[in-house]
Amino acid sequence: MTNRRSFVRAAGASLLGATAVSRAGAATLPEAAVQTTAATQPPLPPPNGRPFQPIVTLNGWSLPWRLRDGVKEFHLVAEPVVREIAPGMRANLWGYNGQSPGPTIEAVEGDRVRIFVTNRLPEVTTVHWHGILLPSGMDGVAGLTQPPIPVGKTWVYEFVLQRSGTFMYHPHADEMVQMAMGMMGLFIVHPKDPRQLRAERDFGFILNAYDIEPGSATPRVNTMLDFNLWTWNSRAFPGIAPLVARTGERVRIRVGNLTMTNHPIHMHGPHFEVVGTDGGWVPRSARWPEVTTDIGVGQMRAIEFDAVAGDWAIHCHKSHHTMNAMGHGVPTMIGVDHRAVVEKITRLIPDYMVMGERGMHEMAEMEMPLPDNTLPMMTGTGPFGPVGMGGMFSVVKVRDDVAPGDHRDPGPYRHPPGTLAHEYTGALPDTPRAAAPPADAGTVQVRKPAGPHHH
Ligand SMILES: [Cu+2]
Repeated sequence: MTNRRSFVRAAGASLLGATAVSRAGAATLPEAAVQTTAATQPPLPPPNGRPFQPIVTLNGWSLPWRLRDGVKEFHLVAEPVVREIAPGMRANLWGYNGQSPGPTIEAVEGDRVRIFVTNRLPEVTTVHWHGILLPSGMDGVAGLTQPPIPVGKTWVYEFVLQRSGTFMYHPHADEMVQMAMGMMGLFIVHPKDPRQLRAERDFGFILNAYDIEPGSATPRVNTMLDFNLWTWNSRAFPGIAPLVARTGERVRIRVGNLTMTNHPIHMHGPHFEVVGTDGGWVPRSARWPEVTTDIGVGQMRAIEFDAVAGDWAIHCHKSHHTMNAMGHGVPTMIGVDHRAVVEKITRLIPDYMVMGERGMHEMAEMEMPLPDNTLPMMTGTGPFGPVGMGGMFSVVKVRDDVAPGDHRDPGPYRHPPGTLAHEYTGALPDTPRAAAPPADAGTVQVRKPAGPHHH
């Protein structure tokens, strides 16, 4: 994991500065750091101010600040970005400081923050600080608490962080379009006492979704529910980084939902506790154990568990959310013997694709030609073959020998002897079963498959 974070001075502080910045007497804008990669960046330890344990933003990064007279100054730049959704697919999104989602903002309970927002979008915007207690006038709702930030202008938000927890930021101006284009970020407020709520690993990501026609790169912004790319921090499996930990470590995962539907996030392996919600931390006595926590639209959840060695899947349990763009018009073909029909169709359409008559796993194994700039529907390869997953899926990788603070992918898990499922090789019973498809079902020769995904 290389740190390719580049600090680029905001294009001409004087150009954007004094005239547009109305408050706080800032003569110059803080640097607006830019991120050029979708790789997970190492946590950013605080160089000044109150100490805290920084989080790891999956496939993301945290925004550096400037400490000025005791105030933490951040600079967000709202702008069009190109985001790699997974290797092989890039999307034209809107985001902040070079990526979507924008950088994670991290500060400490009691901090006064001053956040400069420069609008380099082709239209107006605002920033709403989702879940944070602040004066009404800093809430960022266009028309209600402020006029929208005009194109090319910089506005300032300033408030004191009153309560620690997991929060988000996103526009509240033309928000359906701007969130469909990827404008969002995490806002983490750490507790004043770093010994409180200690976890050795602290991960964060936002659930988001896009509707990008296979072969194109720009989301359809008027889609209400029928999204086709289900992502964590604008990444789809196998583009989502693993969550790496050492056996026995306390691990926290913070998840915020800015899609248009709920996501039951399910983790295999150790049971977890829901330790944080939208309003902050759940008292110890009120925490409940789970293996799946449903995260509603606009909600945040923090979960914690003690890491157990293994490769543990973590994913949304809506199974169509662990797939990438696919044809919604594909009928269920399981159990359908359509050889006679296929014969007739192939006379008309030689490339006719037979799909799914014995389930869809074969889709995960096929090397299908795809239109440019899209992802296979189900993909990713593990040590035992195709994983057959896409979308909202990753792996919690826990090892005995991972060094503290090391977030590099440790590779596949080595299962201790006697702990791995395997084929039964003894005698098989002679029990009658319902007929399986005949072994010679492939008498019809169809080219399988040629041409793009059905869509
Ligand atoms: Cu989901």
